[in-house]
Amino acid sequence: MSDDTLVTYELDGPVALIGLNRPDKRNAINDAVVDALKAAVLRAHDEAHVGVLFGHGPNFCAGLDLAEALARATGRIVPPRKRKRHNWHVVFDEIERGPIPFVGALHGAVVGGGLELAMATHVRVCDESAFFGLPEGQRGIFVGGGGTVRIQRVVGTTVMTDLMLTGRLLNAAEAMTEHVVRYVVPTGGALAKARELAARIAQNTIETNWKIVNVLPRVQDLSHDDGLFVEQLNSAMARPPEVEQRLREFVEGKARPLVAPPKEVP
Ligand code: 1HE
Repeated sequence: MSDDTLVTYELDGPVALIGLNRPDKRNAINDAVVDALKAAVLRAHDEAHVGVLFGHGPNFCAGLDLAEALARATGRIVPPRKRKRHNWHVVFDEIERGPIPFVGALHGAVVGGGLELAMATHVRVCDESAFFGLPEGQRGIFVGGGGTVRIQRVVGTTVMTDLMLTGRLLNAAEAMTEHVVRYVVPTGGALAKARELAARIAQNTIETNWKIVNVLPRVQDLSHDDGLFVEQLNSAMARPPEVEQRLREFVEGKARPLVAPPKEVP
C-alpha cells in the first residue's frame, strides 16, 4: 500500500514528475515514503518515457527518517521475521535499472539516504542552494541505501571516506567536480532544467534509453572482454521499426541537429 500524499505523481506528456512530499520533515524517508516512492516509480515505468525526481519544499531530502530509525533501534518497531531484501535497495534499483531513465532535480539538503536516492537517478541537476553529505558517521550508523556501491563508484573511495569520516558537506560546485551532478543552475532552477533535459531524453527511442541505463552500469562491472561482448550483443539486438525511420531521417537530411555545445569554455 502507498500513501500518495507522501510522494506526488504527475504525468506531463512522456515525462513523469515524482516529488518527495514531506517538507515539514525535510523529505526524510520513512517506510511509508519508500512504499509511496515505489508505487510512483512503477507507475512511471508503465506510463512514461522518462522520470524526474525532485523534492517539495526547500530541500531534496534529509535522508533516513531518524525518528523511525530510533523506534527501530529501541525495538518499538519490530523487525520482520524473515530477512527480506532491503526495501531501499529494491526501490532504488527500480529507479537505476528499470525501463526508463530518471533525471534528479536537487536543491537544499541532499544528505545521507537523500544522496543515495539522488545517485540512483541517471542525470543529476542541482541548483546553487544544494549541499551534499553523508552524516551517517555522526549518527552512529552506516549507509544503507546503496551508497557503498553507487556513490563510491562515482566519487571514489577517497572522497566517500572523507565525506563519511569527517561529515564534510559539498556545495554545488564541489558536487560538480566530484561528478555527483552534471548540471548546476541558479537557485530555484533545478526542476525546470531537469524537465528540459527529460523532455530531450524522451525524444530518444525507448529501446536506446533502456540500453543506456541498463547496459552501461553492468558493463562497468565487467572485464574488458566481457564488456565488449555484452556491447556487441546489445548493439546487434533486434531493432524496432522506428530505428530504420530514424536512420532514414538522417540520411535524407531530415534529422534533428545535435544539441550545440556551450559557446564559452568554463
Ligand atoms: C528529520 C530529519 C531526518 C529533519 N529524520 N526527521 N540525515 C541526517 O542526519 C540529516 C538530519 N537533518 C538535518 O541535518 C537538518 O534537518 C537539515 C540540514 C536537513 C535541514 O535543517 P533545517 O534547519 O531546515 O530543519 P530542522 O529544524 O533540522 O528540521 C525540521 C524538522 O524536520 C524537524 O522536525 P520537527 O518535528 O522538530 O519540526 C526535524 O526533526 C525533522 N527532520 N531531518 C527525521 N533525517 C538507509 S541508510 C541512510 C542513512 C541516513 O540517511 S543517515 C542521515 C540522516
